[in-house]
Amino acid sequence: MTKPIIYHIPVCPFSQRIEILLELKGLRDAVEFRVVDITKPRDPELLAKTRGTTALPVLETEDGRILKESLVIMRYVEERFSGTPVARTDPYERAIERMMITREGPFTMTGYMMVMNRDRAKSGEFREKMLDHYAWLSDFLDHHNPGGLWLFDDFGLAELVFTPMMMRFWFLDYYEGFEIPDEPRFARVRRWREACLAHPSAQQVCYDEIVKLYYDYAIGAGNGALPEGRQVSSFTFTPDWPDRPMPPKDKYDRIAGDAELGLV
Ligand SMILES: N[C@@H](CCC(=O)N[C@@H](CS)C(=O)NCC(=O)O)C(=O)O
Repeated sequence: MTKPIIYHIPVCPFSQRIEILLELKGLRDAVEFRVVDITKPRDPELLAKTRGTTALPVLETEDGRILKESLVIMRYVEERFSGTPVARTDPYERAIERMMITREGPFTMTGYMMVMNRDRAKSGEFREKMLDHYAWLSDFLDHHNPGGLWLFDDFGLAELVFTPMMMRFWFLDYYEGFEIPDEPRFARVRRWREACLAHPSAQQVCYDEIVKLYYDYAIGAGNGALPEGRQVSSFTFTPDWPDRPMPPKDKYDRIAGDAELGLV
């Protein structure tokens, strides 16, 4: 093996973080990406390497050692390879960056719980929680870089951690009609989000792809699991997402069948 291998799911936000990092460092070819189909049983050889865990991305070093967790893999890539540094180099600024990144777990969890929720009565509660996260981010950005756009002077580590998640949250726009309100307390995060989504290093996925692939999440079935009455997961590679129609939005009322979703 001449370079590290990253086992990944192309639409996975955690894998996209590493793709963006490599892009920003100008090192896209420093690792080999190997695609895993989560709708199929996991290859026993890969399962043995990961000692039974199935979450991706996973990095295998040239000598067969295994690293898991996107934030850990990102740090390994940043520390091991030269190329443009993406994390801040000043210790105080790096600490600020990490403070912002501590919010990524709860932010991710809220967005995924919101899209998977099928109880209409709970949707307002999730909306409020999501807005709390955006208000926190808005305040944090404005406090540390008043009047600016990014957390510091450019799209950096904090941006690359949050951007793939904000892209997945297109599923909230589509299935939940969720938008960040045009109010002063969200002004900064709205500008920041827009700039993050448009950044050239982060164009590995697009809106329609997320909305189509994550249909099953919207009706409560995550990680390639098959929803009731269905034979094919919305995460399938065939038919490929561009050949499928946009899914119905009525997630609280019913589960669409394979044919309606263009899966057969
Ligand atoms: N905390 C992990 C989360 C990884 C994760 O949840 N990956 C999902 C895909 S987006 C996955 O591999 N799901 C399939 C599975 O867990 O079997 C990270 O940051 O790497």
